[in-house]
Amino acid sequence: MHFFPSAVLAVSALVSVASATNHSVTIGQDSKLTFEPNTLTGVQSGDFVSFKFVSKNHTVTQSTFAAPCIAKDGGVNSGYTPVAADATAFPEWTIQIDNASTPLWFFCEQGAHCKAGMVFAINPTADKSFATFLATATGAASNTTTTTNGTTTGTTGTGSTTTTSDNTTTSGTPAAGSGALTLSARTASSLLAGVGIAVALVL
Ligand SMILES: *[C@@H]1O[C@H](CO)[C@@H](O)[C@H](O)[C@H]1NC(C)=O
Ligand SMILES: *[C@@H]1O[C@H](CO)[C@@H](O)[C@H](O)[C@H]1NC(C)=O
Ligand SMILES: *[C@@H]1O[C@H](CO)[C@@H](O)[C@H](O)[C@H]1NC(C)=O
Ligand SMILES: *[C@@H]1O[C@H](CO)[C@@H](O)[C@H](O)[C@H]1NC(C)=O
Ligand SMILES: *[C@@H]1O[C@H](CO)[C@@H](O)[C@H](O)[C@H]1NC(C)=O
Ligand SMILES: *[C@@H]1O[C@H](CO)[C@@H](O)[C@H](O)[C@H]1NC(C)=O
Ligand SMILES: [Cu+2]
Repeated sequence: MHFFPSAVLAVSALVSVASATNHSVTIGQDSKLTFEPNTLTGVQSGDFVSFKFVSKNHTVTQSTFAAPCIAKDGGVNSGYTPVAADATAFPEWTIQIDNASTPLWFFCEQGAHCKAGMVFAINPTADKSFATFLATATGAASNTTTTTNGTTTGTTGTGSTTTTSDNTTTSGTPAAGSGALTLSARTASSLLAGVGIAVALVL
């Protein structure tokens, strides 16, 4: 038997070994303040979502439907991920979805990007639609700030995103059936209590 960090074992215990799908999201294409696509639907438990940062200095920060531009307590956060204008390799940050029944909401923490509509959702519903989430982000940012007194953006639940000197991204997301093994090969992974999302940052 091989030895893995306990966090990895926890991930493998929670995640189905059935074929996981990779979903790719590009952040900052053509230097725009965008997640492309800005919505993923049909994401299954165990799937991976990889965010590739291609310009500027953005974040992927988990929020809530009610307060799109406020970091969720205990949520996941890529942290600021700057990309040089002349970069030829692009950072990727990957999360694994444990419970696809719950819609997940994200924004970019940088400056006024969220208010400019830089938001992203996984499995929104008819009740909690992306359109409403986006409208809240762009139109009611001051309202959310007021109702969540004292909450500052920038608090994150991550704490374990680690950069690596290895700049390859090829070990990326695992093939079907080997999720835990491939995650353990990454330099940074953790299971975040309460949100059930495993994260890994690969530079
Ligand atoms: C990225 O943005 C953050 C927050 O504004 C800032 O603190 C950091 O210095 C920026 N990094 C670079 C390399 O510009
Ligand atoms: C998954 O999320 C749904 C909706 O939030 C919840 O009802 C269910 O208990 C969760 N399942 C697990 C295994 O956590
Ligand atoms: C703040 O909320 C009120 C009522 O919920 C709404 O009428 C108003 O348009 C919101 N402000 C902004 C800037 O969207
Ligand atoms: C902020 O909100 C919390 C809970 O929502 C409340 O307990 C606290 O008193 C509020 N603080 C201020 C300064 O309004
Ligand atoms: C990693 O980056 C260094 C310097 O930027 C480069 O020389 C090297 O070829 C890169 N390695 C890989 C595997 O991309
Ligand atoms: C997921 O992406 C990685 C590379 O990032 C690839 O090696 C792997 O085969 C992909 N898995 C599936 C099921 O497409
Ligand atoms: Cu941004």
